[in-house]
Amino acid sequence: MNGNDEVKKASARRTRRSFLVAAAGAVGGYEFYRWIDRAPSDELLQEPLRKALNFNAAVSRTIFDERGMTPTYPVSKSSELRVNGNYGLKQALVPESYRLQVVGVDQAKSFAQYTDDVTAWDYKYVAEQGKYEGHDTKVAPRAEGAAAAPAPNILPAFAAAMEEYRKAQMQKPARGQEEAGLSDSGLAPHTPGLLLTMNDVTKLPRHELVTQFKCIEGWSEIVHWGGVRLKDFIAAYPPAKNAQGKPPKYVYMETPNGDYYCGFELRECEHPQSLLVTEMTGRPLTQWHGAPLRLHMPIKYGYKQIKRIGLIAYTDDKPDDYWTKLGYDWYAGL
Ligand SMILES: Nc1nc2c(c(=O)[nH]1)N[C@H]1C(S)=C(S)[C@@H](COP(=O)(O)O)O[C@H]1N2
Ligand SMILES: [Mo]
Repeated sequence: MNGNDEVKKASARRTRRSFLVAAAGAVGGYEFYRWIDRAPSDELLQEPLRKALNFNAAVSRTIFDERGMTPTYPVSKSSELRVNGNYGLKQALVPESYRLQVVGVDQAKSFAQYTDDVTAWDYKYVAEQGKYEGHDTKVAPRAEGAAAAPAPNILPAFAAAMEEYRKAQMQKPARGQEEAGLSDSGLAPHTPGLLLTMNDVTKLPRHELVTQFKCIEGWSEIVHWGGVRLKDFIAAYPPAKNAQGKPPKYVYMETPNGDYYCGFELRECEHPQSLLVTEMTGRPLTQWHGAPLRLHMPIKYGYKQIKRIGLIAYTDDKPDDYWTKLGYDWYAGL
């Protein structure tokens, strides 16, 4: 990297530091995980299998094509999932400062959580997270002899200038600092929508699911997940119809700082096994695994399963995707 880049990186770091919340001790997170008390852990230990079976039964009663279901397993076959990928997670998020931005909701103004600018929400970070023990998907997917990425043009310079402006204006950490860069689907300032708390999410029916998690690097693990179905979330916060009177085709998600982002078709999100995850292995998610809210979508590879979701946006434009920017398949279907 050249000297200029170094300066930019250093100043980005400084900017971020100036937003750190000093009082780490004030963050108990008790209120935040209070809802988990509703499901005592002994129940979690004794009944997960039955719950998983109930869930499967409920799933097979739906109209969804049976062949579209991924296999499920008994909890006894599940194990601890390794941490893989830390984009957008490098600083610990203050749980109380978490809100889920939801954009494109039908009759958004009729919700108590409506705000005329979701992008103005200020996420707080405690410090850089502890040592990251994971690793990242680095397999170059481009076929041999395939064209290299196009030469850089003036647009990145323009984007950088805009980012500086935005930073100065909004006094917020820079976005898109990870290697794939800024998302093309990020929200413009002054985008209206909902700002949900975790209570708004966890009041939806709780489900458990034991499925195989597959990373494109070639490893897989059977994991015990808990959370709410994305389908139920979409029903509770439904998308507005588009100009043709149809539901929008896509859903876009990103981390609070816009450093990791994923795009999906709405119908994939409505798959009964697509889960907004709050628990893994019967415990609250850890930050490295994406607390307070991450996605599990067993019909897709791990890189679509975004950790620490800060935004869910309904859209008719095919959304940008972190690993697609680096040459991977947008669908990443299994
Ligand atoms: N925010 C965020 N989400 C992410 C990633 C990431 O780097 N940052 N990596 C992805 C990849 S490549 C994988 S395999 C899974 C790993 O999830 P895990 O760390 O819970 O095992 O998270 C996915 N979601
Ligand atoms: Mo991955």
